[in-house]
Amino acid sequence: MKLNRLFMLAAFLPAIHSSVLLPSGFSQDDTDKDRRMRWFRDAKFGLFIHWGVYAIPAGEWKGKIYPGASEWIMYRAEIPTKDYSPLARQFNPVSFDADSWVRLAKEAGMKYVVITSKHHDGFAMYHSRASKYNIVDATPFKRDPMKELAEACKKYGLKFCFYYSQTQDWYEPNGVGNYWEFDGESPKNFQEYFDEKVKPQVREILTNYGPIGLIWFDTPRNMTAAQSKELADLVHQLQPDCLVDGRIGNEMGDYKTKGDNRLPSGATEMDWETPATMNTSWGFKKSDENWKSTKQLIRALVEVASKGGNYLLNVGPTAEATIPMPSTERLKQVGEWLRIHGESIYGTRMSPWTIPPEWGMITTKPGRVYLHVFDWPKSGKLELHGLRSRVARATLLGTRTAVRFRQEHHEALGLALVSIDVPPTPPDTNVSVISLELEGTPDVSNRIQQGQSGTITLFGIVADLHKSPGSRIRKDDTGIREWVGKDDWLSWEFAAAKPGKFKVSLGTYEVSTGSGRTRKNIYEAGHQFALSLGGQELRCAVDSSQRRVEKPSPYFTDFVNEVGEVTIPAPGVYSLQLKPENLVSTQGIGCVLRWIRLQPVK
Ligand code: FHN
Repeated sequence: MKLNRLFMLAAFLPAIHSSVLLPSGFSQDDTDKDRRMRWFRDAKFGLFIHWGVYAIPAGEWKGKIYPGASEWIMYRAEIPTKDYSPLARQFNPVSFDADSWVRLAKEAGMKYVVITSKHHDGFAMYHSRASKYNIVDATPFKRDPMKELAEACKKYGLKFCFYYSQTQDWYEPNGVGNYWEFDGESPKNFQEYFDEKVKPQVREILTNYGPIGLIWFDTPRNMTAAQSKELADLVHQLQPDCLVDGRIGNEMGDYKTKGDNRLPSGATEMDWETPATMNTSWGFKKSDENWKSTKQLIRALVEVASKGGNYLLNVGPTAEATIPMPSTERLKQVGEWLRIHGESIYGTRMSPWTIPPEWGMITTKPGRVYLHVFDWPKSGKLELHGLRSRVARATLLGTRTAVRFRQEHHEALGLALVSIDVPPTPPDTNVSVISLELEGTPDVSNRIQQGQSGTITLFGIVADLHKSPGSRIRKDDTGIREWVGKDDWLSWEFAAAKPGKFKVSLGTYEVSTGSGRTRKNIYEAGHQFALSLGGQELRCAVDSSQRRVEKPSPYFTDFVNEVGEVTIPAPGVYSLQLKPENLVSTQGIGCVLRWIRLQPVK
């Protein structure tokens, strides 16, 4: 079979340059926003704390263990307020030690702490004057732990921040969510609850605890644009430098908040944060032993930083105010890694390469790129594609030893290659880091290249989208969504230096839709595509019965369909097209594509 080689001369290839500069079009407002955002952009790593009276049942009610997160027990077990609220009378964490919690966050290398001032159960974990249903007035404990935490954060130099659930409040008839006791899911008078509880409480937490780094609203649900704006204005009026997270709703936040435990496929945008669990629940849950390893957590932190975000990692203390031992151990180990490698995380910006290399992740600072190697090459050589800047020095970050490297340019393929000689074993068992000192700012080509192993991965987020009029197909930060229209198609252009025969697979995933009781994960399959590469055409199916599962991260599952083989006969630049022949969509989800992979057949 003969392939069409599209171009052979680099001089004619359009190369996409990226840089790590802040968004263009600076205005006075941008400058002020940059000033307010600076600590957040540099911090990269924060501690999330879900602590409330739900730590007493800890996932169990009347002998039954409820699925999901423990802070949702009131909802899941449909507990009436008259039975749930007495939990407050048992809440007496006399050994609570704010200093030790914040010291732990500091030791973990975290730069800010976000704690639940009021979660969906409506119980305020601080001394509220707006509602007696709070830790000082309703528990035997009678202390305000938030005052103590604010002090401890000040002592250790961490930003103190609050979580506040602004719509869901299962204690209040006018709050959202308590369908089992009050009239259905829609509250009778949300505005009244908003005026009489939310605004006064937000005012309290922003007035009585010193400077607050950010306020973390959650589940915006029915918030109107006017309500989101009013709340954001209130925050900024009380504390102009306090940041507002993305879940205030209606795009009124200072930054974007990703879905829980969600990581984008590539470096997509500035200023975002992902909240993440170490096990499954956010609040303390006795039965939840699903702990991620320290290595997984370090890698997730690196991945988030390399894609331009912040990693807000959660702990769920017990009702006695103990942070579970598996969390403490992991946090200390992450801190040990950061003590050696922190320079490659703090103050860095997203990788100038949109798509990470197949061996790991990249972060950058002016004049530097940091190569975070997850899969250490057995060959003793690490290949970095696309860097056109001259490298002055390459160093292993841990030992500070210099390593040899070579830079090559293959004009015909538009390839810039740095080959680095690395020791046979990785210097760090979690993630080893190589620092490249550059002459000038990184000049990078984002042309899709074959990886070091010969694999070519075509991510949905960098596909060229050929959209028919009125179609719903779109890209989000993980891939292609809502592909239901048979006239929509995708294409990618890539360079291949190592020709041969390749096994082709498609990676798809499920998406969650709805909210509250209607929330569910949906996966639609049975789609058929025609994949063409040069003169070759492959009929391929995304089919549930044929698929296997891959776990690209502790948080995600990709469904993989092997669809056949193609040949790349010679080095060159090629175009691959994917056109639907039949798309199945009974629930409006259609095909959700993360990637197409071409793996060399040995
Ligand atoms: O429903 C909450 C959940 O309990 C937890 O607080 C998380 C943290 O991001 N936010 C909501 C679900 O997204």
